[in-house]
Amino acid sequence: MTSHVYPSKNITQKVDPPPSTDHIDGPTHREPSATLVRPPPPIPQSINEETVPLVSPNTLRRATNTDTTYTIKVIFAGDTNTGKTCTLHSLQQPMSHPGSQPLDNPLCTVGVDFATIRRHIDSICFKYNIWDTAGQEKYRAITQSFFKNAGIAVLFFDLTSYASFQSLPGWLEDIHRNCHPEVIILLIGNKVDINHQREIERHEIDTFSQLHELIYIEISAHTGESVERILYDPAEILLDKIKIQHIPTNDIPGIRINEYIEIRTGKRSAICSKCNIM
Ligand SMILES: Nc1nc2c(ncn2[C@@H]2O[C@H](COP(=O)(O)OP(=O)(O)OP(=O)(O)O)[C@@H](O)[C@H]2O)c(=O)[nH]1
Ligand SMILES: [Mg+2]
Repeated sequence: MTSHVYPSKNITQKVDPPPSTDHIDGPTHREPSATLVRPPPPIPQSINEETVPLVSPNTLRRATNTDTTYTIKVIFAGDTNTGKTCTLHSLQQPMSHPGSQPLDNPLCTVGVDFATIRRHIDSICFKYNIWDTAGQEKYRAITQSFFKNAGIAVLFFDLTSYASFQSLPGWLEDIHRNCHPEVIILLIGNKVDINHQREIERHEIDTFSQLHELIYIEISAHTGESVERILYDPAEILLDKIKIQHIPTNDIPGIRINEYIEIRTGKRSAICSKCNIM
């Protein structure tokens, strides 16, 4: 497979990484081979109502200017060909939206891609800064530097490739070496749409995820099945920590609360400025 970031039709411009926030975004420099980045697409008007399988519709609504924003650093990791980039595409253009197509035959990621995705739960705007790292061995040294300070690590394997499952301990080691001990780790078995080609039995996956205390989700980046859980499951965990266990957000790794000053009223409030346009 040729090394490349995305098919050129998907790249409309180069975008810088998000503003530097030492404890969220990790290193600010990027390798020369890692500079092509997909710009965040416009968020469809009704994205929340249409794309959230796990949260009651009552808890979903449009953001208001009093919404709080939690910015979370997310890393995608795992062997090449496990579908990380296709999953990112599926999150950006949910299959439930008219005209959405799976990303067919993307080229291997070079270094790392970056995208920002937003979702709302209750009155919270979750802003996910997602770093989609390359799975090819030759990029391993580069991509590990992006693991630093992640709040959520999403570790992929391909349900139809036993080799990708066997690589998981190595990836977990990288995550534990580079991320905060309390990082939320999701284990993703992708390509459930071709279950008939499955090479790993569910009980083997369950044993592995229980042993390493991982949240396991089976998804299909092509059909969009369960992909939203990658965003909502950890958000629920974070909300539980913050609202129920009353853990201060500052004490949760990889998460940052945005506060802005409302100039017109002079009141200090937490505002998600970008979401106001939704
Ligand atoms: N059937 C099926 N194929 C998929 C799915 N997700 C990805 N693929 C295919 O798997 C191949 C690899 O997908 P990518 O998203 O590029 O994989 P990746 O993990 O980003 O690979 P690297 O960038 O090299 O690390 C492509 O041919 C995709 O079309 C899925 O859910 N179902
Ligand atoms: Mg990729």
